[in-house]
Amino acid sequence: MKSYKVAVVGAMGAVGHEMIKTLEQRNFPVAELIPLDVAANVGKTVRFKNGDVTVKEAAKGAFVGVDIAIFSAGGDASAILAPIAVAEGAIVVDNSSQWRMDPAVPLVIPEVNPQALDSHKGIIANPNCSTIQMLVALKPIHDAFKIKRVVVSTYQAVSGTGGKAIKELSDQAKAFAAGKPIEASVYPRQILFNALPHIDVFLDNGYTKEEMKMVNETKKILDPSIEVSPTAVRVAVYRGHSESINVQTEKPFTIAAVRELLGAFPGIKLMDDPSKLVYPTALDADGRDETFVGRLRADPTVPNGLNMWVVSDNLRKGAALNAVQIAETLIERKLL
Ligand code: 3JN
Repeated sequence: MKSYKVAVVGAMGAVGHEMIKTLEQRNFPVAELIPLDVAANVGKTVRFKNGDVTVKEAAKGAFVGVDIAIFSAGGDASAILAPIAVAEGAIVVDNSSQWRMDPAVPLVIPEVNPQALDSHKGIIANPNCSTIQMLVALKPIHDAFKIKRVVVSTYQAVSGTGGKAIKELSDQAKAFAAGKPIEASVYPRQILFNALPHIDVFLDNGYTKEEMKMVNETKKILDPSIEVSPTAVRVAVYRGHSESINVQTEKPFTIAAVRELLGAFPGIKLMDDPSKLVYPTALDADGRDETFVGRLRADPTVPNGLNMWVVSDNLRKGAALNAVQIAETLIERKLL
């Protein structure tokens, strides 16, 4: 089997770390791993397959000979480095929002729209974590019953912000336990024991950028006719985003039919038996690859209404796993 030179850009970040772990766990055919990061991290090492690999600088020249470069280094770095990586011969899978809405860039969830990869021109975008888990759950419902409108509220873990936010939550917990004052710097308010209806920056329309990512990415990936009404909330959870999703379809459905479709869809695990207290939580999803769906029930207040609760590990399916699955799908489709 062919194996590939794989660069991970942003290797020292929370998602970069997860990407390297995911490449190893899924036995992706890596001939050589090239961890890249900012100059300040050059010389540090990452663990890969029982060895230490030295981090090099993410800069011009670093992508010569690289087959595929998986980026999680933020939009500014992607804006500059992704075109350089492509010019140097690599295919780029980018986890930032920098390229997602570019009409020339496929925005891909392998279980949902793998065919979009076929027209790639070097850069492929990984969707936002909240979009990915929502669309994995919506795809089989849309195919069968045509979704018109979605109302979604998210409950997002601090790891979505990165390592500094993980530390802020644990520092606040330690300060609380020690009876010391709680300090906030990453988030504008205390996150411990709290829920902040604010993810990414506020826009002129009153929504946050995170919320508008869910609107626009859903239209690009699944169907431009689907209307999405989102509220994105940060909660004091380390890992795993949860979503309360209300769906209205064009065609009538039964809950039994929805349950069967979701249960058969790749990447979904149903956890739905309230009589036995079976429903997914963020802790159930921690470190797991599946998108978990529970609390399936009809919404009797609208025609063809459905409510569900969808949970997934934001660093896995929401970021690293989806990016690695894109690379695997490129191989399957003979594009890599
Ligand atoms: O906050 C979360 O839970 C997810 C965060 C995603 C994120 C954070 C900073 C910048 C993104 C993203 O993936 O959309 C970006 C960005 O690239 O815009």
